[in-house]
Amino acid sequence: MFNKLMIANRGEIAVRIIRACRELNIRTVIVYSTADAESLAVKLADEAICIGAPPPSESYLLIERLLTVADLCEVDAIHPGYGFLSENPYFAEACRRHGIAFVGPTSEAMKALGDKAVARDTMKAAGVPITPGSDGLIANEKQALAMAYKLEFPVIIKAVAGGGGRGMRICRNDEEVIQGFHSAKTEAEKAFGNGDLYMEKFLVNPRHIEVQILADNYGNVIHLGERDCSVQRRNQKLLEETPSPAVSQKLREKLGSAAVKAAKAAKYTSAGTIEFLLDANDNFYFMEMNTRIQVEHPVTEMLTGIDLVKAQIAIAAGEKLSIRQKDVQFRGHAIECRINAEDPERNFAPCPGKLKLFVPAGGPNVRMDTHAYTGYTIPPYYDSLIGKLIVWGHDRAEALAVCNRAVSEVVVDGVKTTIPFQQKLLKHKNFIEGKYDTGFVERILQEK
Ligand code: MV4
Repeated sequence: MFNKLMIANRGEIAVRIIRACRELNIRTVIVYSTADAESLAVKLADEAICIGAPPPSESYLLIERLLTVADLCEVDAIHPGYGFLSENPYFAEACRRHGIAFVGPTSEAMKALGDKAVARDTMKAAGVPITPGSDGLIANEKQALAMAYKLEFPVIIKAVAGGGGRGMRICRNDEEVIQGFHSAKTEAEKAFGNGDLYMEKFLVNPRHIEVQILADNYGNVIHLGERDCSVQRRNQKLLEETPSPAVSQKLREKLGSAAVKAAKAAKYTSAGTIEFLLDANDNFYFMEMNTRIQVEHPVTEMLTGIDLVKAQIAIAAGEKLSIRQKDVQFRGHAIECRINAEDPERNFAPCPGKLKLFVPAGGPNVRMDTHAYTGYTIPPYYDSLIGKLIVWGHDRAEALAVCNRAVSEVVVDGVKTTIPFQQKLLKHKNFIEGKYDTGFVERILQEK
């Protein structure tokens, strides 16, 4: 096992990684920007090194600077968390050059999965279902129109370098194909330095179901069930749960097998997530694979009792998976609410600022992952996550009751939060019945 690990991240995930390291008896080094000097991760880590100014491009994204710190502090491993450099193959490669273990997959696997067209081809060849779409790239307007007619409207144009909903255009007619082709290309070139595009049939209001996997360096791959992430607004997830109310045991096994097949096809190692879209007829389609620990990982931990961050670190240290598929047990139901410093009444506008009072929820079957404390100031430079409230129940009804109880206990004084929205959601008839899809949030926001 490692002696010392550097966390190339901030916020609640930095705290989460420090906790895993403490339990594994690994010393920790946190790097931080001047905006994060008062952060909880800086207080909790064994060592803390300031690496620059608040903008990520001047601190958390500086590969050479991070590796200089890693070398000076003599760390054996770097955990990238989520966001920032977590899915950057050049960072993983630079770690390898410095003889430091990157807690994540190889740069080769990351590169192959980061190109969405290559990932689609890989999955298609492996027999993982993909949405009907172009084989390879769409080179010009004419090809875009021909493909749209072949697939039939609506279609969606996606950037091969995109992901997470960025660089996409939904097209319902010829004009939108022509416009979408050019605007998506320009946007992708600007955002990713790669304007390559492909096209898929657009599925209307599917559910967003993702499957957690763990893969070691010896060919062992297991899945840890699904998470339903359909409660989202503009690609920002607001609540996640497992099991999905839409997934039967039989479908779970099919999704799980497809996810394991996908990971093996990509020669994937570490913790990873395969995103699927699920339609109303139980058809599911591979969308993309996330090669990082995800924000919503705790719901899977609550259901399986498996610590995903510790598992990720153990895999990076070259350990074999200590659990087989048949040993994975799914117990009860878990729900996560993302508590963001945002104003739901003002289009979820970010509301950074000082927390005059912060009281997290507690009590039975409640976990709160947060870097916040009374007196802490949420800086304006990063995401607006204050914390994640994760609850467990023997069944969904009990989990909902715990969730309602716990979310009402949280006190955040000083900034607006998404809590009033979560409370409304948890009381909504369709949500209570498990009847929701990726269009649900926009629909309920229109209600009275
Ligand atoms: C789609 C889709 C429907 N049809 N692809 C969004 C995130 C990325 N991982 C994949 N995404 C989608 N891809 C096809 N062929 C619906 C989504 C999608 C979505 C798209 C735009 C705005 C919000 C969305 C929420 C969930 C899923």
